[in-house]
Amino acid sequence: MARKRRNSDSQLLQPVAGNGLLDRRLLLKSGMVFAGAVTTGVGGIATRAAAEPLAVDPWSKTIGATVPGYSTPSHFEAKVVKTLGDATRPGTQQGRTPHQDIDGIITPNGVHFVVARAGAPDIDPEKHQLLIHGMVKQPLTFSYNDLLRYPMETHVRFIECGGNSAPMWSKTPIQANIQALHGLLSCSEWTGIRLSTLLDEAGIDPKATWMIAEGADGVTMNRSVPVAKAMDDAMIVFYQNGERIMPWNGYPMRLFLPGYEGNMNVKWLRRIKVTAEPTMTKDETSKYSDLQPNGRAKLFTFPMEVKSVITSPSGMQSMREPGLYQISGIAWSGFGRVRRVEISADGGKTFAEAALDGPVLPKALTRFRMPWRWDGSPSVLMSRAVDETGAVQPTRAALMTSRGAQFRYHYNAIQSWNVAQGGAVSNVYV
Ligand SMILES: Nc1nc2c(c(=O)[nH]1)N[C@H]1C(S)=C(S)[C@@H](COP(=O)(O)O)O[C@H]1N2
Ligand SMILES: [Mo]
Repeated sequence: MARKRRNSDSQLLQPVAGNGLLDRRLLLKSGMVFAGAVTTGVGGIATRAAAEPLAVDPWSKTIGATVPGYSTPSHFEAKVVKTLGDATRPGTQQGRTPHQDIDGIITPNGVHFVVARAGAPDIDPEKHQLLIHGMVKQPLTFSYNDLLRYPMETHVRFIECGGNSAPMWSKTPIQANIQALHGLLSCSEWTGIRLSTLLDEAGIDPKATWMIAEGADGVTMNRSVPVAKAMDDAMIVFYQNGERIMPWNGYPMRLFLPGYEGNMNVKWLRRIKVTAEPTMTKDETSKYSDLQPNGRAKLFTFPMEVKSVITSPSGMQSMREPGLYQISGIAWSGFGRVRRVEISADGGKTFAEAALDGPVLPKALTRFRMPWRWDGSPSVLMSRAVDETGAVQPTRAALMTSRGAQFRYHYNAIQSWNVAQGGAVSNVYV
């Protein structure tokens, strides 16, 4: 019995693809791998204990900090913050999520990315109202407290700006970390009511096919939304990871359109007008529409396409000595669930399937992991996601050919990280 198990264990230690990728099932049996590494003295991670007993540190000799009313992370984590656009410049403010420093699939509220055209309005929920009008039998207004009485649902869903990863359209690879390159993406547990409940109550005209959603911020940002989406899984949300939505993310309420381009998820929602046609507003015409090779604009890219990126190791990080590592990252698709993620450590010559942290949720980030024995030589790491519709994340070359170099939004190609001799990780085009 034992012998048999050892045989299959050592089979698991055989690489499953080029340049040291190991079987993902090892992640469930990692104790065995590390035990092997310690006894053979090669490639282990921990340091052999030198002295006994363990030293008593100063923090163990005194009473610790008092409990605050609202906790914040350790001051040792003070560098884990959003990186901000230039706030002294008028116009759109941005804050990007530090994906290199967080794990799992939920983005903590304090580092959820932000795109705000006129800052965060200071809305008093007692005074805020939502109006539904246009092609409906009976226009309705709802107070905040009215809305909180409707039946609610909770879903874990990502939101990604159509301009996320835009630096990757650059002809030469920009050297920056994943936060700068792919930080306009976050994932939360959102709680709210179905938009269809309110539209049904107002009596939506069967001939209506569009609506326009408008925010209460200084630019009253607005976007056209197909009624089909509004009646499907669209929500008006009030809670983000269990607490009231952050002011920058739409307090006290926002429209949430799972899987759809970030911009359509109108924050500080104040008005929905049901219409017969799209309104062609500034933010859906001057922005978020891509110029095609034939010179015509591609209007309305709604669901965000299948995508993934390795967060560890990632750009500007540094690997230390050769040995065992866990490659980890996030995958998502606006069309549904991630079906699988494949990893390459040899620049795309060979791929092997990564383990997915479960449960895999639709239109949510999915965390993937892969064991890798790095031999210290230059390596190119890639992740390639496939979603439940069978759509495969394209290579950069394929994306550039199919979309053309004039695209400015909706970049979803495979991200390659170069690991140099010595361990420095950088952005590379393959
Ligand atoms: N009212 C309003 N809604 C808005 C915006 C805005 O500036 N005003 N920015 C949009 C853009 S461009 C994006 S990508 C998402 C970002 O949502 P977040 O800031 O909560 O991450 O909100 C969208 N909703
Ligand atoms: Mo956006």
